[in-house]
Amino acid sequence: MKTLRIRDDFGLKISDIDLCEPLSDFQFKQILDYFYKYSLLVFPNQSLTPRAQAAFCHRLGQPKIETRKQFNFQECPEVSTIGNIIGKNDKQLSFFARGGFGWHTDGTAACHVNAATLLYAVEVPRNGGDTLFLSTASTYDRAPNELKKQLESVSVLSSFHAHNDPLLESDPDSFIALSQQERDALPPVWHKVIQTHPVTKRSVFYLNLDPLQFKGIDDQTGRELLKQVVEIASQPEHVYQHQWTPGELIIWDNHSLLHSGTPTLMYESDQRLMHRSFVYTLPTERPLKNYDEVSQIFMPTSDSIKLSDFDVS
Ligand SMILES: O=C(O)CCC(=O)C(=O)O
Ligand SMILES: [Fe+2]
Repeated sequence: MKTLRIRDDFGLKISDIDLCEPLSDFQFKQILDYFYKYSLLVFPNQSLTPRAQAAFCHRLGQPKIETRKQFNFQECPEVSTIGNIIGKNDKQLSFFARGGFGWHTDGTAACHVNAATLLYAVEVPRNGGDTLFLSTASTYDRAPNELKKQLESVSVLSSFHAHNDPLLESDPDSFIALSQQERDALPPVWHKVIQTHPVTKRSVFYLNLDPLQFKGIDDQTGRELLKQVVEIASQPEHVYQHQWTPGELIIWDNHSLLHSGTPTLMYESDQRLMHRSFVYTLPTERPLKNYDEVSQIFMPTSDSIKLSDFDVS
């Protein structure tokens, strides 16, 4: 394994490793150590099949099954697609979140924090389609004490639907609305805004920027303070903009980074396809007791995407 630091505060590029091959315990442990130390790992030059990505997810922990199940592969539900790929008979093969971007943490509305997101670039547009990242641990270190004190005992109520429903409303054909059973499986969840990273023990801001409710502060002040945190966090010199190359896998730690997509308008006439997975890497203090039941609800159906949908003939 060859490594190269990406930035001072986070990010490591790891080359000379093939993630399709089974990793030795030593290699795997090293990757995990790097993951927690650097928060974001870039693996270039991979030929990662969805099945190999799924296998890697299982090695990392407990994969989460994505909630828009039409985009979960029938053969490996741990992997779903995002992008703007349309298949035969106009079948939508990937989730395209037109304009639904902004700084966020994946999985704040899951009962169990999504510790890691895996994003693998299959096809990238000639222009745009970059992904932005910043460290919420170094943001914490830089933030004024007064701001930290004000947020010390604040919690926010995070809702998947509060984010997802407006997306569907603004683009009704972009995915199939969740059934009532699916909606009920995703209740809102409270999170403390300031948390201790479970592994590194660093203090971090764990952010959902559009919460339903605040606890420990009034709504208006809470929103104002979150805005201040994001302003400090997203100063351009603290943001890493990743320009994708096909065959790159990025894994990031949602407990210490915020990320954002970039405007889709830049590549609407071009093609982008990413394979995405989420993994609960750690048993947390709030384990998802009904993990199996919830996973079952979001398992792909016969209408969901399948590997052969992507065969180019
Ligand atoms: O498409 C992107 O660049 C990022 C999308 C995103 O937020 C994610 O994969 O969680
Ligand atoms: Fe995301």
